[in-house]
Amino acid sequence: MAMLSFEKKYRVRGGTLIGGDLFDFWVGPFYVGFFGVTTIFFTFLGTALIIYGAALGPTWNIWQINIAPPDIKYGLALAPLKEGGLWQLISICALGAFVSWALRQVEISRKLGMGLHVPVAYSVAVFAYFTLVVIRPVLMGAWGHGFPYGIFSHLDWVSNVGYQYLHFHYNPAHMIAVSFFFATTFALSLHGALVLSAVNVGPDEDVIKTSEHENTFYRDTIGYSIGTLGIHRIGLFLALSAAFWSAVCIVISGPFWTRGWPEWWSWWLNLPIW
Ligand code: BCL
Ligand code: BCL
Ligand code: BPH
Repeated sequence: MAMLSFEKKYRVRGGTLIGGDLFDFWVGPFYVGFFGVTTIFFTFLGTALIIYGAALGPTWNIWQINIAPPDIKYGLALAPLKEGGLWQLISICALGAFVSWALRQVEISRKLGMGLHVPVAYSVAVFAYFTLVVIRPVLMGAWGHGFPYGIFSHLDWVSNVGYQYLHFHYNPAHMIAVSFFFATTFALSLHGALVLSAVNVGPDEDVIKTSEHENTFYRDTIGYSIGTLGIHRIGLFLALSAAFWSAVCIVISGPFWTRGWPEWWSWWLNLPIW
């Protein structure tokens, strides 16, 4: 494999955040590291707890298995295992696994002498999850406000919470988040299509085009090309903004605004200029 000489140079010890040489090795293609071990630990424990919860429950139907958070009456206390305690333990394991995963990415980036863009980006996804199951429940005073762990049940939660605020589409931060999600897909479709069109080596075309061609294509089309580095910057910005505004839209629903979201817009009607 062409990568072998490269790997020899970079598959060396060092760059770890904790434990020095402990677990500083590879298993096949995978880097292990201290945080690889903690990822596996939390993943196995969390998954085992989910399977245990499923075994307690009424069904093995994969779509219907559900690990519910505790009842609101338990507030921010620990709940009995079978009444939401499992959900609390699984949430701890999930956060442990996600954070370990990000830190393992940090160690790999350091070994390679690369920037920390990937773990930083992933941290924004973890932050959205943290907002859903920790920040908002704590602000509202009960773990019962977290979302249930089940394929269908978590969709029910999204729908129910949406209707609690009458019409979630009127949530202004939700609007921003949705628009960023659409914009992200828009940017990636333009970028993916453009790159593939430039390297389009077919039976009657064997010359790969350059970024000059790429830039000219969009200048000819819309009068502007953001450039080869720029597209990746804006893509990352759009994607992280989507997740960030998602976290904002849910954390303000309850802790900040308790009525229907359509009503929030009355400030507009109440402007003195009408
Ligand atoms: Mg959800 C859908 C996982 C939070 C709203 N959601 C999905 C499914 C998948 C899932 C079962 C496809 C997601 C996908 O392709 O994403 N959701 C999932 C997870 C979390 C989560 C793991 C989490 O935070 C830990 N979902 C939430 C929060 C809502 C939410 C509460 C706002 C984000 N989700 C919705 C809505 C829908 C989903 C609405 C759907 O329509 C869709 C669905 O079909 O549901 C039935 C993109 C990511 C990838 C393509 C990477 C690969 C991800 C794989 C597919 C995840 C598998 C998860 C596995 C079944 C969970 C168990 C893990 C094991 C125990 C180890
Ligand atoms: Mg809405 C949220 C879009 C209609 C109620 N809604 C969201 C946002 C997103 C969105 C902006 C979810 C993304 C997100 O948070 O990602 N909604 C959206 C769109 C429509 C829509 C486009 C539409 O109509 C076209 N929403 C509605 C209707 C309401 C409604 C009107 C229901 C009736 N909507 C809600 C509610 C919520 C949203 C309630 C939210 O809570 C949610 C939100 O903002 O949440 C923050 C963030 C990503 C994550 C949380 C995933 C984190 C993944 C973790 C870190 C890793 C998992 C690893 C996994 C377990 C590994 C698996 C194993 C491997 C595969 C091996
Ligand atoms: O390695 C990765 O990708 C290959 C990282 C990752 C990322 C990254 C990574 O580097 C980045 C930059 C992002 N995600 C970015 C984003 C978006 C913008 C910030 C955002 C929209 C998003 N990710 C969303 C999502 C979603 C959604 C929308 O639902 C999912 C499902 C994912 N991302 C999933 C993933 C993984 C594929 C991967 C990743 N994003 C992280 C893998 C990881 O953390 O592995 C360690 C953990 C395990 C192997 C399993 C842990 C199991 C738990 C202990 C138990 C399960 C608990 C869970 C709460 C149950 C949920 C049940 C559901 C049915 C609801």
